Amino acid sequence: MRLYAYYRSSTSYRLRIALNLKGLDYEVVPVDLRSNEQRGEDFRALNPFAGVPALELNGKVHAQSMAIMEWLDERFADRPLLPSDVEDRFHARELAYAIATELHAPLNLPVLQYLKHELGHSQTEIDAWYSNWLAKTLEPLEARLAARGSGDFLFNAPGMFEAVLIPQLYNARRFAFELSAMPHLCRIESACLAHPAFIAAHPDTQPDSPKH
Ligand SMILES: N[C@@H](CCC(=O)N[C@@H](CS)C(=O)NCC(=O)O)C(=O)O
Repeated sequence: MRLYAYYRSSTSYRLRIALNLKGLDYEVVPVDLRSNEQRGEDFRALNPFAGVPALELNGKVHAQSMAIMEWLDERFADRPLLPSDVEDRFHARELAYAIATELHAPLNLPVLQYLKHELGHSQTEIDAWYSNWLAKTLEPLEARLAARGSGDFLFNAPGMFEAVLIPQLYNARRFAFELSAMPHLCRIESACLAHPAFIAAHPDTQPDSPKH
């Protein structure tokens, strides 16, 4: 498998975690978002969505990280990312999709660039935007985790929820968002950051990372 990815892209990071958790072998093919490589003709021919991640298997290129994660779990049954109980599966998806659809989407780079360059918003206004959308989803996530009384992970082992959560918390910390009032999220984050699948997926360890 070949994973087209950018080291700091949160959706690439979530797929690296998912692939590592499932124990699947893959080769990382860096796509340089800083030079807009993803919008070039060559990359668009592979992935018309013109973004990362994209995952190639047997010559077929899959796009959209959540769809890829669901597909990986169906295609490779070992080490499932979702629990076996249907109610538990719902719970994991509810939290993971809240992040993917309501948190990641308004904070995605092209959205922030549009606010800045096309609509002329100041950095202070963009920071307020960023903080607003982080709080709007992280607070209910924390409430769900508190109600459930979860431990180091949502269930016994990390899966889809943690794969989506950790890259978003990485971004939140880069942005210096205050997380201290969210002990459940912080506890899960600490446990994940010590887990080999998450360590190997971290942006700093990727071939295109300046820290590599
Ligand atoms: N819905 C897509 C979003 C992918 C996405 O937002 N990718 C970003 C990096 S995190 C990207 O490639 N941005 C570059 C661009 O849009 O020009 C997914 O989940 O895969």
